[in-house]
Amino acid sequence: MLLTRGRRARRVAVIATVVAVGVIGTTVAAQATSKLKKGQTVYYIPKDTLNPYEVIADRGGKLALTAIGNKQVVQSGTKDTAAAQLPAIQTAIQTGANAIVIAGNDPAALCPQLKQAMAKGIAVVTFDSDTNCRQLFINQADTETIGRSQIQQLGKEMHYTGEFAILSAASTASNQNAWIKFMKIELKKFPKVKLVSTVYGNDDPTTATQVTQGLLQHFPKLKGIISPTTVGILAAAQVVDAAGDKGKVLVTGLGTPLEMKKYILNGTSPDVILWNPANLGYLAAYAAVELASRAITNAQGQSFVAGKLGKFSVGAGHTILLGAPFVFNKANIDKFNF
Ligand code: RAM
Repeated sequence: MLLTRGRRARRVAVIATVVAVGVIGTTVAAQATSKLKKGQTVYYIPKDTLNPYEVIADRGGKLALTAIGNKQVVQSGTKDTAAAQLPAIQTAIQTGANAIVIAGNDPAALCPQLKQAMAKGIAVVTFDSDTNCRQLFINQADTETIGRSQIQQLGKEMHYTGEFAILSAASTASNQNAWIKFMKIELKKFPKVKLVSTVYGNDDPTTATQVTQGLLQHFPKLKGIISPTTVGILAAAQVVDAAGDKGKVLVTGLGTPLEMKKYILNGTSPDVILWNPANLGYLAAYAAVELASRAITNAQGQSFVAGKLGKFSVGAGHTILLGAPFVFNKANIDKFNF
């Protein structure tokens, strides 16, 4: 089905907004607020310690913590499971950490331990992937926009006709699941675009590669893959490129510009979306230290200055929004260095 004028205009408007508001935060000079306590320890617990995206986010956190006289400890497992993250939470509690910043692998399974931490006065902030129990969630970009934009992009590239699949991360990841929910809502606008399968690569390159190969084998008419994970999209692009399916199977989703540059330039992935992961970790650090210093509470309307990123406020659901995502393509990919 061809898009109506209205639909096309709305889609273009959403993407244009995404591009126009691509700069995250403002450029206020880094500054430490006197209300913030120094010498505190903040545990960063990424989904896993091997994922390059999580490493960049943690580094952003370290930059902020160092600037405000606090210390970072990064600890997690190597698999994207709640069980792999529990030892790190326990260590944070036992060693008397002041705050935990965690990208949850499961929204519910971590709660007994996170609640225990909060009961001991440890500030608990989620970032990247939320859990059901925390004081604040630092959201990378508007969840609905991230989900809908990926369908809009692939739909356009597929001329709004044909089969596609989703390659996600862990099946329990709340961020990917929330984005996929909005992808499915957006998909209703395009009746000739059919989702044939959703598979999980667990943010493990080997698994993501294998499940992508499985998709190409099982769905010979496949025209697209959306991967809302940086690990997944890289694996998918590599598999499609190696299989000689460049241009036949379009790969889109969320990817880091440096990892995806080759595939953006060679046409395997014409458009890729993301935000700046370092800024996400940086903002989470300020939020955690503000809470741990009792300089803010997690109530809606509380605000603080996150160093070079400027001022942020707590919104509905005790959530802080980093900003709008970027769209990377051949025209702008050279400008990004993360
Ligand atoms: C992967 C992780 C992370 C997600 C990014 C986009 O690195 O799954 O949680 O936010 O992709």
